[in-house]
Amino acid sequence: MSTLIKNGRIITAEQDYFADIYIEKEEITTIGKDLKIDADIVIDAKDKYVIPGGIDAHTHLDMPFAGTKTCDDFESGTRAAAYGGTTCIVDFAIQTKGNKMREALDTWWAKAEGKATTDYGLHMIITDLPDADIEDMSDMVKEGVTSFKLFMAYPGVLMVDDATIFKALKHTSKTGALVCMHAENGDVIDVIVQQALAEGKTAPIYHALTRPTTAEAEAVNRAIALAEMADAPIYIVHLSSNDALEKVAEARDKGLPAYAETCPQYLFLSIEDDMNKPGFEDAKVVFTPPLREKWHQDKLWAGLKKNTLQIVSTDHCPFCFKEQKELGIGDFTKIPNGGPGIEHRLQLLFSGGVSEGRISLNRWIELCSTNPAKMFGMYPRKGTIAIGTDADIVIWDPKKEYTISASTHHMCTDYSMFEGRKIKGNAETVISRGEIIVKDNEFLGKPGRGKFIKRDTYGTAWQ
Ligand code: DUC
Ligand code: ZN
Ligand code: ZN
Repeated sequence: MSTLIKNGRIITAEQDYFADIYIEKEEITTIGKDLKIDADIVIDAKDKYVIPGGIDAHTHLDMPFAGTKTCDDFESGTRAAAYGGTTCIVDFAIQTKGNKMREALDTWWAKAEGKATTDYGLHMIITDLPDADIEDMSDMVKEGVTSFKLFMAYPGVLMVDDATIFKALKHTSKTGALVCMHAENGDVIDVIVQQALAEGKTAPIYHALTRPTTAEAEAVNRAIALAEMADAPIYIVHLSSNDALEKVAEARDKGLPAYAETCPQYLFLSIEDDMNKPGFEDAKVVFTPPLREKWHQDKLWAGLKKNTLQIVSTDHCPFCFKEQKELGIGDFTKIPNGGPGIEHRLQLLFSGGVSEGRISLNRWIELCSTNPAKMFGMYPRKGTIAIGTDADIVIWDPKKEYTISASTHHMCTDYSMFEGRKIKGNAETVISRGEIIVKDNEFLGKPGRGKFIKRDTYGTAWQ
């Protein structure tokens, strides 16, 4: 199978030029002006952008959480991702207390088997790290699971102590793997939460009001200090506030390998605009860290521009409003934390970022594809357009206008966090390893075609 993409404007993190692309089987084999090569399929990309497929480095498909599980599995989740132009995700396997990482890895491979429609990698969440099991981290690295998430929040469930974090960091310092940190001071938050409940404050908005930005900043600061002592890099996931951002900026100014991502919900939604709705509506935007006051948004955009933040991921953690979010009626602590986002990251960042003059076209690609590939050991196989790389390519129509809505999205949820938002720019054709999987809003990819990506260690692409 061969495909020729003609007349497109190719945009990568570094370049912006007009050329044709020839794909043989799964790879790009030729790039050049006005290519005269016969191909099985010819795509005319005139007036379109030709960009590397998006990489979402933070998703939770088919994940048990708070007595329920996320409603997108690897089939529906990767399909929705592909509709939006994301051709690779990195999902989180969870090692549960008393169980081995290997077991978790097998469980997540089984979840993806026969279902994933795009390529995927896995991070490993560590909830328990006895000294006897620490070498399991090396075993994961050998399997291509080269990043580990640890929680400084959710005491008694997912939270680990500083000693465990430090040991994990010491280990990654040896192997070149990367610790991804959920940075919030869980113990302090728990005290605030219990106090709120005792005062009868049970509505969803109290989820946001009981998780101060200082609790995030303190944990970010501590995580960075622990990483510095362990001589390891650190990656802060779902950074939501200016206070936390300042801690990352400080560390980076000192030359420390501290990195962070933010997510569209923190860039576009806020307590003022999207909470304080009637009834139980606010539960739709209950995730952790929570929404912040609106002024944080500009600071996060500035962080993206200045490279204090390197990546935008979605933290796609979808629960339906009916029956799932509703588990928390009368007690906000029982609302499953998470929101759906896997489908619209490129659109939101293009429409609300590039078109609004907040980031450049190249930076859009860097944040949504190139940097995730570099940070998580997939570059240059993914995250760019070059000869010899995977043909994960999106033909992007910068003029396509539409409105985000749960009635048309492809995620499992019965609501959208961005309902009614007008977007300009959308994925028209999506190619994954040389195969067209979305064309003109029709999904053509077969479940199970997506491959597990054995990832390299983080440092490889940055050196
Ligand atoms: N952290 C995540 O990254 N996802 C869902 C819930 C959480 O706390
Ligand atoms: Zn988290
Ligand atoms: Zn998450």
